[in-house]
Amino acid sequence: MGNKQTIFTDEQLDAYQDCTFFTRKEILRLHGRYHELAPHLVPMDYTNDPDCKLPLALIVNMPELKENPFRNRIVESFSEDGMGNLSFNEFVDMFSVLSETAPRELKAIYAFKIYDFNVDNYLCKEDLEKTLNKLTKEELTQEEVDLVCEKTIEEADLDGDNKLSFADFENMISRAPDFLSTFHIRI
Ligand SMILES: [Ca+2]
Ligand SMILES: [Ca+2]
Repeated sequence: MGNKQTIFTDEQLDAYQDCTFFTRKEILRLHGRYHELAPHLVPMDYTNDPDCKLPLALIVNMPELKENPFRNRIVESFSEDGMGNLSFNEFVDMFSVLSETAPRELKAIYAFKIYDFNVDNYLCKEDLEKTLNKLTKEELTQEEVDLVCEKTIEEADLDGDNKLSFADFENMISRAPDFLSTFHIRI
């Protein structure tokens, strides 16, 4: 009596601990959170790596993401199928990168992916416009948005091709750290 059900093997927990910024206890808690999103779909026993994914709509409704203006882009960026369906591993990776212990450089890589709305590996003026509108909750006029985006590109574009590569982006966030501020989530 009172035997606790095995959720992960020791090896699995070691692997999660090595590959994420979470402790074993936090991994188990994350499994609990994932499970409660869809108890009829997510098994308790993960020792044999069940093939299970949860849809974007369930994940973006979590209190940790609900108010985040980039919630859909965040979930899509961690979803291997690009549709926003997340396996438990992808779910853990996402919260690991968002966690306060994740290094700034890692957050920058994902922030770039998230802001790159048309997924061409560059931030162009349209990407920055969408980003800025979300960051400011659409409180700026179109002229103000234009001005900020043009100025941002002008200042950060090191190679003069009028769009921001990842190297340009790193240059930009060193001047405007607010661009990373939505990527700290405590779960
Ligand atoms: Ca782009
Ligand atoms: Ca450039």
